Amino acid sequence: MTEADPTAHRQYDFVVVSNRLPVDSTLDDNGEQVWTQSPGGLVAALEPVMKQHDGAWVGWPGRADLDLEPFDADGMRLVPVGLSEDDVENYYEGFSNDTLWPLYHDVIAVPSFFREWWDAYKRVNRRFAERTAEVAAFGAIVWVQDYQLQLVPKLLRDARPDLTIGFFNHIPFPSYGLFSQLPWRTHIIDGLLGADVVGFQRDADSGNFTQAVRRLKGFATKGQHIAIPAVDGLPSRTVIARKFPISIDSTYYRNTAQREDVRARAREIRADLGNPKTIMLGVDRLDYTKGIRHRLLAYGELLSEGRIKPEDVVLVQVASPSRERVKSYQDLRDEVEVTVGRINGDSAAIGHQAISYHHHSYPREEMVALYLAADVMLVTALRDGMNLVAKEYVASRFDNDGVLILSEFAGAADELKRAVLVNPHDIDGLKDAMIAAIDMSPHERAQRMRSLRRRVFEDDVEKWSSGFLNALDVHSLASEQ
Ligand code: GDG
Repeated sequence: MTEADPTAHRQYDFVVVSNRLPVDSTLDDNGEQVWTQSPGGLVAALEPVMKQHDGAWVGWPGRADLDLEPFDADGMRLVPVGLSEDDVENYYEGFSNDTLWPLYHDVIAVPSFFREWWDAYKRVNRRFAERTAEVAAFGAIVWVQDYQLQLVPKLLRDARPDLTIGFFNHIPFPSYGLFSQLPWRTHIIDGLLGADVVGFQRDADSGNFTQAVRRLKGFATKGQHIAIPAVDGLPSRTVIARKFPISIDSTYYRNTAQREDVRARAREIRADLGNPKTIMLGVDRLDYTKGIRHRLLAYGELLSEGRIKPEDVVLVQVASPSRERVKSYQDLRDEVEVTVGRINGDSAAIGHQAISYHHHSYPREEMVALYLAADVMLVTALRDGMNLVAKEYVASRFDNDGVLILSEFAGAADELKRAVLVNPHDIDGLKDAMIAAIDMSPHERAQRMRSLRRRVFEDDVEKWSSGFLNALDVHSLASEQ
């Protein structure tokens, strides 16, 4: 980028704001910076909308101390927000991942409340809002993503009342009893109420949010509508809070699964595992919310009780590395890996591993091959906003086979009702569900899978993004009248 770049000060009618840009900055073997597209579902969901609306994306490029000018990639304008090492430690790893994340996931891990972290959260949210205000055209639509940026809607509205602002929370919103522990709870609510539409994954999340609004602000709420009274010369307005369950690009998963090379790879995976009768699969970021320990406990007990044999059943667990500098994640990794080692030591037979464990990330095609190879998919989250893995598994099973075991505490359980639903805290129940899945008749498997697939193809990610943007549009038209 040179100073003469004519696009340097352009403004955009549609701006997405998320903690991370949809590309990762990495260093190649020569120490040169290269950009790779991050494979996340959000990029797939928003890329078409970005292209259609001539959009810009504001976010952190993923490495500390990078000071970059805006640039174009894949037809999108990317607007980097720089974070110092201190910001990464206090705003991202601290307040976002060690305060909000555990608090919003039902305190599965104990949240830490540190005032320095909160100060960093405020500071970085302000920087995101300032950057966004610079690149948003008059009357633009701005869509802010996720819990790291909950103060941005209000900061933006204060600076730019002309904007239409949406916010989507990808993780659960906790019950008032938990949320009220947060020393800065009212600031968070004020921040979110800066948006015109606040979106959540489930009804339960938007219900928790509106309850917090009533308790902390005393504002009247009716269904999805929150009435914000006139204040300081600003007119009264209405905020909409409702669910918009996120989904996946279902067609991509079906098409990839149907590719001959991917199907061949699925057969190869089965052969490499020793052609067991049943392959069970878990795919998760290595995160304490995902219920990996509960899954291993149940599986280990089934083996030690002789209800399953390592010659017949193998569990493949992909645990992709996540938040590796946060202590609770380091502890989880140690615990999971000791447990895997113990189960394999106790139960594996020569040539038949009980658990095939992988602590790394795979390309998307390999994930689809794994989904195709898996007879039983285990999604045992203790709390999860949605869980896209469950939907990806279903979309990949064009053969109408395979059984999904799904935690009732994942948002996906609201839609995927024909999965085998489990309470992952109930280890005996989880064990029985695993046995039921292994023994399920081909007829029942096909019946359930057909119904799950209908749901995942009806409600794909296009429906999610267009549903949210329509709600924003309708809202802004209503406010103009
Ligand atoms: C948050 C909320 C909500 C995983 N390992 C690999 C890999 N993945 C991909 C999966 C899936 C994604 O990562 C994980 O999405 P989840 O929804 O399961 O979970 P979170 O990362 O916790 O996401 C969650 C989501 O936001 C969206 O709103 O559903 O509740 O917590 O797409 O396939 N992808 C590749 N290699 C891997 O090794 N390529």
